[in-house]
Amino acid sequence: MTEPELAERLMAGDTRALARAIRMVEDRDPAIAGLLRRVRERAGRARVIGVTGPPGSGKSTLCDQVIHRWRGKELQVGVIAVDPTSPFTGGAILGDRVRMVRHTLDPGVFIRSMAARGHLGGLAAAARESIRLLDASGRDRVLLETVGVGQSELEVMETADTTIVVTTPSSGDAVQIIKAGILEIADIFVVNKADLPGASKVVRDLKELVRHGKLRAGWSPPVLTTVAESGEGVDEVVAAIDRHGETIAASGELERRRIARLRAEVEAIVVERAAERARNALHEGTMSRELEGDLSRVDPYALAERILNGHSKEPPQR
Ligand SMILES: Nc1nc2c(ncn2[C@@H]2O[C@H](COP(=O)(O)OP(=O)(O)OP(=O)(O)O)[C@@H](O)[C@H]2O)c(=O)[nH]1
Ligand SMILES: [Mg+2]
Repeated sequence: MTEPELAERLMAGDTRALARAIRMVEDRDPAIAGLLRRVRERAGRARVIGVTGPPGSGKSTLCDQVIHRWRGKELQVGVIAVDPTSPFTGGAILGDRVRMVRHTLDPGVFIRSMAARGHLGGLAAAARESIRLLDASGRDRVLLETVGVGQSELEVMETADTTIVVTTPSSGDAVQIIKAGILEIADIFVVNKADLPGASKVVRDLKELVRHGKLRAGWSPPVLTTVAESGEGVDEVVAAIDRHGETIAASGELERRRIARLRAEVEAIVVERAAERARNALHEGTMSRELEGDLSRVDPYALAERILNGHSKEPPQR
């Protein structure tokens, strides 16, 4: 299939074309840049919802319930589950940790699991590009599930329009949330497993935190409770997602977040390209021979400048 054909099919909503394009993103296929350019004008309509929180807090179970409700409204859904533990999955196999299997036979739901390791260009970049492809293929909602632990997950979350932080009575110690740095990025708090004792205390603590926190764009993050396993409270979560979407669209915050995202995207591309250029120059180009001369005369900063300015002789590009 040629690149224009692939782009056409993807924009027509063809699931196999979408799967193939996302595989190109994961493989860091150089042709992905051209494909993204072709589908660019079709993207920008999907709402991206990030779901993060401690391991086992019920993120996937909650996503499954939210998807169920969106499908009831005939919305097309895409899901990217960033799996920090599994090795590269190839996107096809869903781990046991992704509890959305009942939707896997529904063509209106496209689910991919993405491994956190092995992404040279950065997990955030891969997630961002996959989101754009899902968007261009006509998905109305894109869910992005990550375990809220490391910096790379935080970066991933910055690609969302609305971020949901899921906690539980056991993991929900408010201090943990502050430590993980996810208090600032939360647009909606969900205390899941409300069937377990201690939920109301966690709700109180979170509300207290919200009260003392800074409001982002006139939005005070609601603190909701759910029992994701039974679906209790999930309607309220779906309503809060809509309400947040409308609020940030009206206040200009959505536009601001999208500009910030574009800025991060350009930066990531520069970093990836510069690293590749440096590798070529230092390992294969004439510069690599220079390095083997008198070591005391090598000025690393000067060499780096020359590489960044394109003054190093590089081997021909692929
Ligand atoms: N008691 C109770 N258990 C729940 C609830 N929601 C989910 N669980 C259970 O909690 C466990 C973890 O649920 P997941 O949805 O896989 O949690 P997760 O946050 O996606 O987990 P990771 O992706 O591994 O971080 C499962 O055994 C669920 O059945 C709930 O509301 N109450
Ligand atoms: Mg999960």
